[in-house]
Amino acid sequence: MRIFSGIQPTGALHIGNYLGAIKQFLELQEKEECVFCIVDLHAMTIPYDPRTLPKNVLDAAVCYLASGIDPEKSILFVQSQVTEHTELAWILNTVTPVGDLLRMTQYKEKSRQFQKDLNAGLLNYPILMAADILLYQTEVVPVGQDQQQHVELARTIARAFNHRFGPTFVEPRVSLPKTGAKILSLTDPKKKMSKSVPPSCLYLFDEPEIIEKKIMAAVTDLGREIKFDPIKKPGIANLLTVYSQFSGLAIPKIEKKFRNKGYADFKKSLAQVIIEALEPLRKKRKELLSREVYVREILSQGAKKARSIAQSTMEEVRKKTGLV
Ligand code: AQP
Repeated sequence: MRIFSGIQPTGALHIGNYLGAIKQFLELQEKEECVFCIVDLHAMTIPYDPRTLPKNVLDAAVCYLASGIDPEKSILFVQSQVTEHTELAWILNTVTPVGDLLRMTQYKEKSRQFQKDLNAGLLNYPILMAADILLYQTEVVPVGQDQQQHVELARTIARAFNHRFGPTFVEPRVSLPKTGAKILSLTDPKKKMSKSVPPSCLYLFDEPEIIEKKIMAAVTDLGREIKFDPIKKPGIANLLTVYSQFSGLAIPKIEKKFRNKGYADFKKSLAQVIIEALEPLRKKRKELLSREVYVREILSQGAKKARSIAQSTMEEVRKKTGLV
């Protein structure tokens, strides 16, 4: 089975990116053919500094590798190094109704957030994402909940293209993790943890003192009971999910462990659980940061492999669409 997913180099990865997406990648790379991408072209749809983009791309590669993506098992590459992504995106533009783009939740939210810098790229983002996915004849796209709608649109676009030009693309389906598909903000547990809202984030590579500080300050709910109730207690329910994901303990077991204890005891223990679980990743990242040439070589080899799949898909697309 072919798997594809991407992460934007828009800043440090947070535990939402890890629990929603990367943890799925790690399981899938053991048994499937995985293609993972650093989607730098997507990162250009919101205001960014061209001087820091190359560093962010390299950081994203280091984060992927430190989290356990194995270049022997998976293809890891940078989107802009395989030009077929933008070529296919243009063609898919011509089979995508504008109305479908306007109803995307991410577009509605981001166009409010970046009102002053609103560009067509933000609206067309899901078409480029469809191109990313369809180029590799992807069957499954592991993502967090926020990206589910975009993957469903990629499926609709594949169907529209196949209908108009004849069978060409596999119709991809989404894979969400059973738990952790939407990790919530530490400061406002009604919203998701988001790279573009830094105070909401617990970063994957925060130092232990920072992890402890952020967890102790995380916004929780009224009362003192440690109970999984996402409606009445979204803050505690979110922290219980994180506890469970990093410790491997089922949520009822954690509730039992903290029966008759307060939020402070629970949070102290949670911070320790996260610090310990992420320690090996932090070590690996420090080591990789000093091996830039090695990381760049992985990306270059990954781009070569990705290009060969992408070129064969594009050859067929050009034939089907009359671009010969
Ligand atoms: N809070 C989250 N919980 C679970 N999964 C999440 N993902 C993102 N936030 C959460 C998943 O992480 C993968 C990579 O995300 P991205 O780099 O493409 O960025 P994004 O989806 O736009 O989310 P970010 O990182 O929080 O950035 P902004 O600030 O732009 O919203 C995706 O699979 C995503 O679902």
